[in-house]
Amino acid sequence: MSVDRCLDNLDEAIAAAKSLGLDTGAAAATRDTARSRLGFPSTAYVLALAGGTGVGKSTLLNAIAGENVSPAGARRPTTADAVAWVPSSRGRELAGLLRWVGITTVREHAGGALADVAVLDLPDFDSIALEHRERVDALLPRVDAVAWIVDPEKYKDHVMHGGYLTQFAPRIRRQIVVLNRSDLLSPADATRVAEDMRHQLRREGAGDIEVVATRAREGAGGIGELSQWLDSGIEAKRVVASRVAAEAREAARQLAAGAGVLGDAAAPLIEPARRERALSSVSRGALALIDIAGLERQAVAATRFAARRRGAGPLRFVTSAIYRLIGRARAAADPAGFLGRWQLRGSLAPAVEPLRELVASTLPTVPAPLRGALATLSEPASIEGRLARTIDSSLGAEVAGFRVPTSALWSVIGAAQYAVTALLIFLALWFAALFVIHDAPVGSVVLPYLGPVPTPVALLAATLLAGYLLAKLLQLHAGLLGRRWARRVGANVTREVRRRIDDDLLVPLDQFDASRAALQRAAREADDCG
Ligand SMILES: Nc1nc2c(ncn2[C@@H]2O[C@H](COP(=O)(O)OP(=O)(O)OP(=O)(O)O)[C@@H](O)[C@H]2O)c(=O)[nH]1
Ligand SMILES: [Mg+2]
Repeated sequence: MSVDRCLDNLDEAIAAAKSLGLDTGAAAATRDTARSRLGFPSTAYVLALAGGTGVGKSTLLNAIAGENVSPAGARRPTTADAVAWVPSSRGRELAGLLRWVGITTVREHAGGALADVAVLDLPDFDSIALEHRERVDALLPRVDAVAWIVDPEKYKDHVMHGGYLTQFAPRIRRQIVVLNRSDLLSPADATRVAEDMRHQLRREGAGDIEVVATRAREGAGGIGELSQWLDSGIEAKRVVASRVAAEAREAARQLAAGAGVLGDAAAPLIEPARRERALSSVSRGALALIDIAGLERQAVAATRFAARRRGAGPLRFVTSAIYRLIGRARAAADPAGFLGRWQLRGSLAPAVEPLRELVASTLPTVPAPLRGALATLSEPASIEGRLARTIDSSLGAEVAGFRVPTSALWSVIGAAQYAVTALLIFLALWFAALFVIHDAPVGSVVLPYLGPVPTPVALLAATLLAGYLLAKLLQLHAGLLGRRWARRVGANVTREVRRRIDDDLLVPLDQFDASRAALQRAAREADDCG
């Protein structure tokens, strides 16, 4: 994978880790350092000679240079500030890079050998002078390659093994361990110590680091193997790129390890079947508060109310006045208002309890750094609040689509009721006339069983019957439409509430899972870096 792709991959890992609430400061610093390094020329790489005091770093540099470029001495510690030994042909080109690395003392050499490497003699990293160690610690993250210098006394040193090697071994591709002052040992012991060092490196997972023995005080003749390694013809560009890639890889892996997703595929935090069960119990609790049966009654009542308005004829003024008077009209026929008041019908706490319990029970399985963020998600108030918003939004969406059914039949019935009323008025006038004019002639109709019945009486009975039948028809028809609508509304609300609870309620958890998966993916991709 290209270096740029590796750094982009690290960006993705950092974003994912950040959304998990992990501390990404170190990874971001690594990325910034890496990008800065790529901004400087890669025609030469920077190699640091690092080690404890008195192991012979300065003497080694002098042996490599073939002249005295960094004073060595018996006084401990000797080197206080890093010294860079650079080919003069690259002096100008590397000035900015060396400044950035933190070097102020630069010695140039004119020889054609080692033209693509700047060698740094560092202060000791185990110094009694604290600022030496600080200087080394500031410098090492910015160099491209390291030669770790040890001597027969210090080759097992903890500062080296537990500290620097553990930290840098996976982050630097080009590195070597140099066993200097090997002339203090017999050749057999020197071989044994070098082999011992190799063993230890393997145990530390850094088995690919080469170990060479040197006798720096003897000059060029004493550093043969190291010179070979330096001259091995590896391209500076590759050294720089592999260093940056290894840093990006390691930073991404560290983040993934912090989230507990390094390695095997990260299973979702909550097992799907348990999640399903908890969510359906939340839905049940929520729907109980929403009261679908109550909603359906309201829907039927609202339909009847609408039907009466159009189909009750003149009589509706009387009935609506009565309903208005006793306040029934609104309360009994307002499905939207009924839904809106769901929160007055009880608490959501019991509904969210199974879900809260479920999230809380997964907490111990989550790596410590992630627990805080997850614990906030499982707070009852937080889940309840989200559930309330989810319900409100699903009800809002449904209410917006409420259309009380209507029918042309109702208008026809209404018109017929007007005719009935007109007929009744006519009959009332007729009866009045009969009272006033005593012996007015009245025809009669012969009805089965009853025999002859006066025409106005028969007409009155027929008209009342027609009015009653029309009212009944209206009521039946409105009831039919109302119930059908109510069932639809009830089903829609149920489905919508369930769907939104399934989709929205656990969004923060899903995002959490998604970030873990993204981080794991990034760490896996990073394996191709460096
Ligand atoms: N016998 C022996 N002595 C060496 C060798 N290399 C260096 N020395 C001596 O070890 C002492 C320390 O050498 P330096 O090169 O100053 O060591 P350094 O690692 O630079 O030490 P600091 O600058 O203090 O970190 C000097 O007296 C050197 O002469 C070697 O290969 N064999
Ligand atoms: Mg020195």
